[in-house]
Amino acid sequence: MKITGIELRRIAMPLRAPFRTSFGVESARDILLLRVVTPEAEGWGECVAMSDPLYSSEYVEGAADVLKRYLIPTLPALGERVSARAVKRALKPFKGHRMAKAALETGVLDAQLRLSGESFGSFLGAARDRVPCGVSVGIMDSIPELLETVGGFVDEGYVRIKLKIEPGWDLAPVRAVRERFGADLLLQVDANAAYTLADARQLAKLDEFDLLLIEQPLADDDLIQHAQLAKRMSTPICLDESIESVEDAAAALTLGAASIINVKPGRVGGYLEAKAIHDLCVAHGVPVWCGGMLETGLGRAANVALAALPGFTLPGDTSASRRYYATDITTPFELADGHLDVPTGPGLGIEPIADILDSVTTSSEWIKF
Ligand code: SMG
Ligand code: MG
Repeated sequence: MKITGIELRRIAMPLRAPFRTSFGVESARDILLLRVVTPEAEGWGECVAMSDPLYSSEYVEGAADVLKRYLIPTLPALGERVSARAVKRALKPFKGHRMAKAALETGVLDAQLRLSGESFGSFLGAARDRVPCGVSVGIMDSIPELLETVGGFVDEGYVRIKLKIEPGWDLAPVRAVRERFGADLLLQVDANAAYTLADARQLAKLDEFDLLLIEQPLADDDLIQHAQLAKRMSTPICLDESIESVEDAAAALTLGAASIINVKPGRVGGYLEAKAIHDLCVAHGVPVWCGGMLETGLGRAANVALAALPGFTLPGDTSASRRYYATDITTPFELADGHLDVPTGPGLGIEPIADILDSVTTSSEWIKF
C-alpha cells in the first residue's frame, strides 16, 4: 500500500442538546477528520480531541498542528511498507499526542483493511455481531429534568445508564434515579476527576446504590490516591483519564487503583493499543468497556467493532447516532433492542455521505506525499 496524500478536514457538528460534565458544557463538536488516500482505497480517521484541553491536555487545533508538523511527515519514509503497525512504530518517538496519533493510525488501518477486504471487527478479534449499549447522561439543572431524560433513554432501550457527577451533584441524582427506575437498572457514575481523596467519605455514601462502578473520581495522575480510595469504598473503581497506555493499565491494576478499565482508543493512541489493553485485562480477569467521545458514525463504527471483543463484558458508551446528532455524517447507527450491529464491510464498513459531509465542513487541507 502506498499513500498518495492525506486530507485534513474540520467539521462542525451541532449537538441535539448541550452535554454538561464536571469540566464544562459542550453544545457543538468541532471534529478533525483524516482521509488517507491510496490509489486503491481511502481510509478515515476521526480525532477525538475536543475544542479545549479540559478532558485531557489535547485539543483539536493542537492535534491538527502536531499531525501536520510531526506525525504525517514520518509516513512518506515508510513507502510501500505503510501499515497501521508501521505507523504506530514510526510515531512512538513523539511524546504524548495520543489522540492525534490514533486518528492517523486509524485512517491508515481503515485504508489497509478496505484494501484487504477485512472488517475492523474481524481484524481486532470481535466475538459478537452486535453489542449492548449504554448511554452517558450529563449534569442537569434539576432532578425532575434528569429523571425525564433518563426515562427517555430507558424507553429507547439503553441497557445501562451512566450519570455524570461532580461535588454537589452526586448522592441526590443517584438516589433519585435508583428510586424511580428500580434496583435492576444497570447504573454507573463518572466524575471526570472532579474529587480529591478528602471526599472519600462522601464518595463512600454512593456504595448503598449498588452502582456497577465509579469512573475516574480523582485526578488523572492520582493512581496511588485511587488505590487508597478503593480501600475506602465498595463500589468498583474504573479508570478513564488515568489510562493512556497498556503500561498505565498494568500499573493501575498492580497498584489496585482500578478493578475495571474504560478503553477509549483515542485516549490511548489507537485501536492497536486499545486491543493490547483489552488483552492485558482479559489475562487478569479485569472487565473492560468501550468509552465514547461523542464520535460521528466513523469513530462510532470502529468503537462498536472494538466493543465486540470478548473482554468487553460491560455495556459501553456506544450509543446511537441520534444520542448526540440530528444528522450524522454517515448512515446513522440505530439502536435495536438496546444493541448496535457491528459493521461487517471492509474497514470501518461505513463511509461519509458526501453531501452531508460537505455541508458540515468548515475547512479542508490536502497534504500531498
Ligand atoms: O460518546 O457518549 C459518548 C460520550 C461519553 O461521557 C462520555 N464521555 O469521560 O467518559 C467520559 C466522557 C468524555 C467526553 S465528555 C465531553
Ligand atoms: Mg469518563
